[in-house]
Amino acid sequence: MSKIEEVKALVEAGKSKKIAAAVQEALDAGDKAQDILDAMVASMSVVGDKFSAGEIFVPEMLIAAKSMSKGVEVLKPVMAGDTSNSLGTCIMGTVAGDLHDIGKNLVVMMLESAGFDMVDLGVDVAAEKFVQAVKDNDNVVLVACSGLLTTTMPALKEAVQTVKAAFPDMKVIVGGAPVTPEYAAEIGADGYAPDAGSAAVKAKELVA
Ligand code: B1M
Repeated sequence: MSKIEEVKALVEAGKSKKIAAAVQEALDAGDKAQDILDAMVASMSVVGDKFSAGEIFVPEMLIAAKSMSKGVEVLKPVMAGDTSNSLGTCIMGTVAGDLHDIGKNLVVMMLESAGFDMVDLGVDVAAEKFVQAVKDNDNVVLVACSGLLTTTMPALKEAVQTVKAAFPDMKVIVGGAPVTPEYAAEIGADGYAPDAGSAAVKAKELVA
């Protein structure tokens, strides 16, 4: 089994104590950080499919998520870019009612690498909290909202519209598995991205 396949299997099996060493070994063996990350993301899809099929349950999803997060920690310093030129502050969070944070954390990591000063509000963030964070922080140029559940899509809409009502010129970017470019436009977001890498590209475009 290649090192990357090993990482993938460990995430799927939720072996959080072994994952950091396995990711480091994959890096040492010459695997690219992006390829290791892609493998872990693919593992989470497998985990999601098994959950949908009733083969595993919430606790298994949780330990797989914990393993992925530990793996990402090892990749973070490797993937960090040159952040000497700040593009401004970005407020980011997963919207109200939604506890998924792996995708959000990846977007935080990529936007940080792209040069944004990130303020991460965490998960289950009420619309007003995004507004408060814009008020509390200096030089906020972007608000980024993540949503992973179809049931929290209305909360995504509320977050965008509450921020826009308070700060009509503030740029807002949204994303997450159930979000489409059409939905993003419909709820008044300025930008949408399907993954963390393209979120960084889109975010830079929005504040240019
Ligand atoms: Co949840 N869960 N979960 N879950 N979970 C999903 C999302 C689900 C698709 C699984 C399934 O049924 N196949 C399903 C949602 C179905 C739907 O709404 N259509 C689901 C469900 C149903 C639930 C619960 C309701 C289960 C229950 O309790 N019965 C519950 C809800 C809890 C809540 O939030 N209120 C629940 C709970 C959980 C755990 C807590 C156990 C755990 C999350 C732990 C954590 O995040 N720390 C969990 C997990 C792990 C998953 C899956 C398996 C993996 C999610 C993940 O981390 N993916 C997921 C299945 C799946 O995704 N296939 C599933 C990897 C991550 C890198 O991808 O987050 O999509 P993702 O992020 C991507 C893009 O979406 C994008 O970039 C990232 C990658 O580059 N992106 C953005 C994300 N945010 C962005 C913002 C942007 C731009 C791009 O701009 C701002």
